[in-house]
Amino acid sequence: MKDQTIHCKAAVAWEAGQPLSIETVEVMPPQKGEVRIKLVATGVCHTDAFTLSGEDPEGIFPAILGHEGGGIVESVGEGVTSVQVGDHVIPLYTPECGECKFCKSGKTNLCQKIRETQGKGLMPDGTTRFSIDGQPIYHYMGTSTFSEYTVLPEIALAKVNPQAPLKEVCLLGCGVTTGMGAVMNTAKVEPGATVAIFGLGGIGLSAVIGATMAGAERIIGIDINESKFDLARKLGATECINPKQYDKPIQEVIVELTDGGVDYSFECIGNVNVMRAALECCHKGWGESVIIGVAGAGQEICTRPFQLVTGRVWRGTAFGGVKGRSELPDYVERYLAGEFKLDDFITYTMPLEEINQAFELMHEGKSIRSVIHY
Ligand code: NAD
Ligand code: AHE
Ligand code: ZN
Ligand code: ZN
Repeated sequence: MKDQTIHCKAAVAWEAGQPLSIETVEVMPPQKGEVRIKLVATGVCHTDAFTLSGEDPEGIFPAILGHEGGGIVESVGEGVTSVQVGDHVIPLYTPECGECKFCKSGKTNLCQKIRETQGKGLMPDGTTRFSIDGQPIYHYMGTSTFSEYTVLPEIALAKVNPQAPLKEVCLLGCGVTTGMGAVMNTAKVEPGATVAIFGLGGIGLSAVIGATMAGAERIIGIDINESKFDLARKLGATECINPKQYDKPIQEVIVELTDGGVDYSFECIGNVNVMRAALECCHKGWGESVIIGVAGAGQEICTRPFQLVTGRVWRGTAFGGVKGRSELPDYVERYLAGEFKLDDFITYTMPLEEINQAFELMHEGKSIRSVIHY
């Protein structure tokens, strides 16, 4: 099949705000430095819904969304050496080339080698590998996992232990790694710390796991949907609160509960007002707030500069600061070693044909993750 175009099923986002449409797409063979993979499973992350909503300034249509996948290498293009047919891989929307200024800095996971074309829905050579009757269909986040087959640059694949069930470790392609990494890599939460986690979806609950593993003493989960509280407690949240139950700003509530504020907070929603609350519930002098949530075009964060002058720190993180090729395989090993579980996150599984239901369940607050099985 190496040199042949594959015809397969994919969920196509023809335009913003419309349900996905199951289509037969043509997937070209991998070109130089590229790899074609057969997806085994993909999670549906809130960022897919964000882009589909039309709020994403980089949203481009028609496109094949999806970025939380797990698959098996079907064929490789010229010059590919780091993976071979049959390898189990997790697509990386944050690749790792190892040679760009960002990779070499040692200070960030934000490899920029292919970021420009990726943001335009294109492969690094400026073209697409997907089409329908000759019409190009754009890639998404460089991954496009809502398709039975997809093509990625070699630098955007993490090769993982084939013993790991791809139907579960696909969640390490975004949500779980992001939440855990934000706590352990970005904030570097230390034992005994007090932590507040705003939003108890896939990302926030993974941050709860990260905080538990880091040895945080108090882990305060915050959500307006109390049906998330049981799982949050099971994963290690020491208390859960609903801002709607209070008649004062949630930051004031948390500052009072914690004798001056938390050591670390994490915004896992994408709401700029909550981002402010997350910063302002941090302890004077040292509290750090990490923005994980993604906010729509035109939205801005604000606070009184005095909040920062008096020692609070505002930062952000993408993919939990994790370098995908060199560090993600170890997350898979830690999962296999039983350090954390993934099945709690999988609320629903479904075939690709039912993917619109996954978006509905997310919007209704009824799922942590829906996982598509191919
Ligand atoms: P999700 O929909 O599963 O969870 C969001 C949670 O926030 C829900 O439980 C919801 O009830 C809660 N919530 C909504 N409004 C709230 C409010 N005002 N106060 C308190 N809780 C509120 O979403 P997810 O998949 O966990 O993603 C969360 C955010 O993280 C999204 O913005 C997503 O785009 C972003 N994200 C960022 C990265 C990154 O690398 N930075 C990676 C993955 C996801
Ligand atoms: N395209 C949006 C930003 C979206 C965004 O911030 N994406 C995160 C990953 S979310 C995964 O669920 C990310 O990796 N950001 C870094 C990057 O380079 O995109 C916008 O606002 O333009
Ligand atoms: Zn995601
Ligand atoms: Zn790089």
